[in-house]
Amino acid sequence: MDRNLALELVRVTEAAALACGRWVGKGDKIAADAAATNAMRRALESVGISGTVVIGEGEMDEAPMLFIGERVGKGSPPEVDIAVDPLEGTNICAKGMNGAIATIALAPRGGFLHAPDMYMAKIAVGPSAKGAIDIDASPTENLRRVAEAKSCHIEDLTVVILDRPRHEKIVAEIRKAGARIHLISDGDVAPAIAAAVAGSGVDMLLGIGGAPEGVLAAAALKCMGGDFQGRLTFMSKEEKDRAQGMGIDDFDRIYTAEEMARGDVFFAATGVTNGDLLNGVRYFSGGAETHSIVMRSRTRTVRFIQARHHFDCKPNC
Ligand code: VTB
Repeated sequence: MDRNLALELVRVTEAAALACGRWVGKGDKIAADAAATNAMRRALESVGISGTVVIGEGEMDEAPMLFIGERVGKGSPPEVDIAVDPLEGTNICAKGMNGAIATIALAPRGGFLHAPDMYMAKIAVGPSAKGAIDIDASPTENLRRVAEAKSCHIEDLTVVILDRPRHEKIVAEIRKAGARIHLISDGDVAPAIAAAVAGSGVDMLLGIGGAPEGVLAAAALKCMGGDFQGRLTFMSKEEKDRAQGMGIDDFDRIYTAEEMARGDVFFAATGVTNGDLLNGVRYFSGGAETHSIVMRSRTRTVRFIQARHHFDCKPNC
């Protein structure tokens, strides 16, 4: 796969972030998401791929664009699968809070787990703790192992968790074990990635979030040499039937990053609002600045790109 695709992808997430960046704090998450999705769809038209959306905005009948199965790109080789979340953290963006991103990942055809739109239990750490995590072990045991791998104390570790009643027990256990916690209102992709960025202040992501978001996090962590484990969490028999319809037979299976994102994987994300991983969009007279991360699993090069965009030179912005 052409390595220049990485830069093409960052243009796509920049376009999405610049579009929904206008909606930060406006209290309208639907309009923010639509703006990001529209801009991402448009930007993808000029990328030299034959892409199929496998993680997207929903099924064909529920999403006007970037729906599952939609063909994107110029139509030239390579044949690839695309996972997108044009605005990860719609509520965060609508409220002007921290941690919203625009994100995309690309894999060779068949590379991504076709994760149904349901919950997934997740644990993510960076390369320095690779091999130390076990989703079946208790939070205390995982913290102990990660602290050992990172040659630090449990008290030095920061765990990011979605602030939800379903996490009360693990939050209590982590507090008892002594680690620091950063509770977030939404958006668990960016903190999973931040766990793999030295100096981000995040050591681990833990808890139950969306399965499609799990695929995006897994793609990024694979590119960074981090570690990720996920297991689908079914809330009803209907969800199990839906998963089965998507080819998932083993309901207890633990997926690794490699199993969720196979082959030569590319990942890009741009900050919409400030977060542990990326700065948000900042506007100035006639333009805006964006902050992105882009990477590729084959070479594991991780690039942070700060870009200044001048709207008078870009008629579509
Ligand atoms: C999860 C998480 C996402 O929404 O899907 C969450 O993975 C929804 O969880 O990052 P609830 O059903 O408990 O609200 C996000 O936070 C996206 O906003």
